[in-house]
Amino acid sequence: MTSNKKLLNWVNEVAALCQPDSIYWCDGSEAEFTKMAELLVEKGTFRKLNASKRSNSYYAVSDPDDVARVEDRTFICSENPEDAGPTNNWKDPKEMKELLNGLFKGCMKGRTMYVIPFSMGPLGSKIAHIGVELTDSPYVVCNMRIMTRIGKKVLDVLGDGNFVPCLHSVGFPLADGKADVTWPCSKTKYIVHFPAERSIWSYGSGYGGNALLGKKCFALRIASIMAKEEGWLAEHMLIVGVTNPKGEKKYIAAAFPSACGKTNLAMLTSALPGWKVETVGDDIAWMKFGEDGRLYAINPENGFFGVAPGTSMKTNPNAMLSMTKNSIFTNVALTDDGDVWWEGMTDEKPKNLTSWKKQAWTPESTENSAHPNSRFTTPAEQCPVIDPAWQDPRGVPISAILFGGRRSNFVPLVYESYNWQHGVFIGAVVSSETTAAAKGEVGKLRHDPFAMLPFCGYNMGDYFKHWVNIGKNAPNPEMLPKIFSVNWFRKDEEGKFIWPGYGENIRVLSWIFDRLNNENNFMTTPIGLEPIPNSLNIDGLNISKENFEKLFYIDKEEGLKEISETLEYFSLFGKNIPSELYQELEAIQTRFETTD
Ligand code: SAT
Ligand code: MN
Repeated sequence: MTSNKKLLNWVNEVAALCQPDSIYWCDGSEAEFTKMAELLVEKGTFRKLNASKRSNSYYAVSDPDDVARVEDRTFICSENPEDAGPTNNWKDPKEMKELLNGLFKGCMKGRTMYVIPFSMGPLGSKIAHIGVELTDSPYVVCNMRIMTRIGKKVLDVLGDGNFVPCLHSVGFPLADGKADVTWPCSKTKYIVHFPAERSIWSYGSGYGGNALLGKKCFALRIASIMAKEEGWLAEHMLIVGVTNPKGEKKYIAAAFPSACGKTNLAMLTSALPGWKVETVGDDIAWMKFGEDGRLYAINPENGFFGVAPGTSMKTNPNAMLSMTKNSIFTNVALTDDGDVWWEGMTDEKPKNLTSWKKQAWTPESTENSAHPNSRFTTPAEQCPVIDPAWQDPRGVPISAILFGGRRSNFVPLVYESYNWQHGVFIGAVVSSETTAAAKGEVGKLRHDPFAMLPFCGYNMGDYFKHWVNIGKNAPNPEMLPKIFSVNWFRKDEEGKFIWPGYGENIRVLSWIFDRLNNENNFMTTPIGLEPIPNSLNIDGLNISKENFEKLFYIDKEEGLKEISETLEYFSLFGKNIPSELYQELEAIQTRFETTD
């Protein structure tokens, strides 16, 4: 299938280490997917859903201990610990290799090792990159076929070229006649990145980002390292095309921490007539400069791996319509007629379900029927509002970058940065209040710079510097995207959200759109450029003038408090924080002190 020496040698080396019974090269065909899915049905991992409800779709539940990314088991093994930085776990690469060699030895006994050549991004795009995942999990193969472009066509493009080696094992060998289970995994888990060799080793988990190595491991952690070295950007951002009533179109990228409505924004149904939003990507953006000096973005993925609970025909009809066929559902609940359900899908709860824990469930049950991190895996091309250019190998030109978080106070509904460097500052200070969706205290403010906290493959201080440098070295600074901050989550004194959100967020996008056309619809404030009165359309919204003003009110006391808190946060990164961010902080302080 290939004559790529590096690949052939690596496959042989891994086979010698992991000792699978056989090796299978994935061709990426439909027939192969069907065969693999049938195998999983036979093993009891998959259950085929009722085809009259959802055709060619499958249902799986995981081991209850293997349900999400394991950040405390995720490592960046750079030569120098400082290169991993204070926000990543680090271990000496040699020690880690030794440890992993021990764990991987014989770990695929009794299993098949699948070779999955995959492209992150449209095949042959200059912005795309190729990886190869070796895995002993057919569940991973099926998911990778939806989430990335896989198979023979990728080997053809790869030729003798370079690729990112991604080794994965569920860590459950079937030695000496040991019986298999429906969700093999190990209590011992390691998700390891080796920056020097740009490789990934993942052991012990079969779930999501731990196992689908193209996603967070490659497209963010390893790619962020490549991007820094090569002068581009690998970001945790959605990409949308926005068209105004005149038919003018602009592309926007946006970074949000989890539980801030990222997937909903990516597939937004406009509440304003004449406006349209189309999806290029919902999670990751790779951006490189084009010959015209603009930043062009691709979505390196091929599908959506979305959180199911809370997704409904009301909150995100386009996501619901995307997953009516050819999809995989993991850790949601199963209905009596062989379809899926999760909390929030419908107002009325089904009378009987089988929960993700394989237990009988009724509306009286005290536990949720679906796991809060249960997921759908669905092809992006099935999204009714997929952008016509989503597979364009040139990418789409980005006009604006948005940073958002969940903030009940201080951060206005929308404001624009004074310039690129100030925009980098805005990205660096993104913080978000924790929700019930994640473990830990609810409502606690947590820093998540650029929404990249668990996904930056190197020192976050150096990452900020890289962003500053992208601005300084831009081929044409005039062509750089404008940078904005948005916050849909400001609350009034009674603790109620002031802004309606969802489809109404188009109103904010439309103000941003006007700014991109250089409309003079802004006023300066200490923290940035805010809409002037009446420039943000709230016609027909049930929101008082008084409350609307509250969405933009900047309290000086709170501002000064944010500044001292930010200083403290920056000190965590020591000398790695670029001086430019301190300059921005000082500039804000000065603007606060000279305004009343
Ligand atoms: O499990 S994934 O990392 O793919 C999804 C997520 O955590 O955002
Ligand atoms: Mn994500």
